[in-house]
Amino acid sequence: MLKRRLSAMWLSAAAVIVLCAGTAIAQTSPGWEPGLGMGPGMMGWAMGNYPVSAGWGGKILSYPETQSYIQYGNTHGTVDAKANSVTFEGDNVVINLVAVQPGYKDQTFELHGLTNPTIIVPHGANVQFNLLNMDYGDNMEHTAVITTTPPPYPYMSMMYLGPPQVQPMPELPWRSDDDVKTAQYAALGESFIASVPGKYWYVCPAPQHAQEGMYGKFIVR
Ligand SMILES: [Cu+2]
Repeated sequence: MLKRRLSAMWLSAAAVIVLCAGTAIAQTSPGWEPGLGMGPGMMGWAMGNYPVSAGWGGKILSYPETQSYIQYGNTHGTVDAKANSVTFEGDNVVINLVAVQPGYKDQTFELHGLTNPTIIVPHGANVQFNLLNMDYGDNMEHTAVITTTPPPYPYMSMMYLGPPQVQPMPELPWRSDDDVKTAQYAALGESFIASVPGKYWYVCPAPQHAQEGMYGKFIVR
């Protein structure tokens, strides 16, 4: 019951933040420009590889498709396991991030098998930022917002993060089935230009997730 109520609170809070965000990005973050995939899509979200469909606004992947998605993510960018970072080069960067890959700790993001890696992109790159939710269970919807607000994050992190640097994606629902092989999975992407060098964080704004560690550094250099 508590979880359901929190979910409802989060949805209404998200609506408020989205309304404010349009103004905030335009007025205070002129450096983060929309990428080519940006624009008034069917739901007004920035869409890239994963076109908008009905409902929550993303794409449904089968388990084999999730493995292709992960394989792509694991073969682009340069890993430094010791630094827990993935560095991308070039003008066009594709990041295939996963929310809670099976076998990994709760409330984490994965890329290249790393947990909550620091993601480094070049200044000026067109970034295609994709997210796949492989988690399962009530309150296990996830998304990612990019913020300048550093951790630690409180329980209701979205009230604390300030204006997002990129228009936030909607929450991705958890997978359809406990059995990973037969489940369907939500994926979503957006693109933006990384036009202001600096240190940011990608953060899951669902209640309690960031507080429990669901975030990583995002560096533009
Ligand atoms: Cu989350």
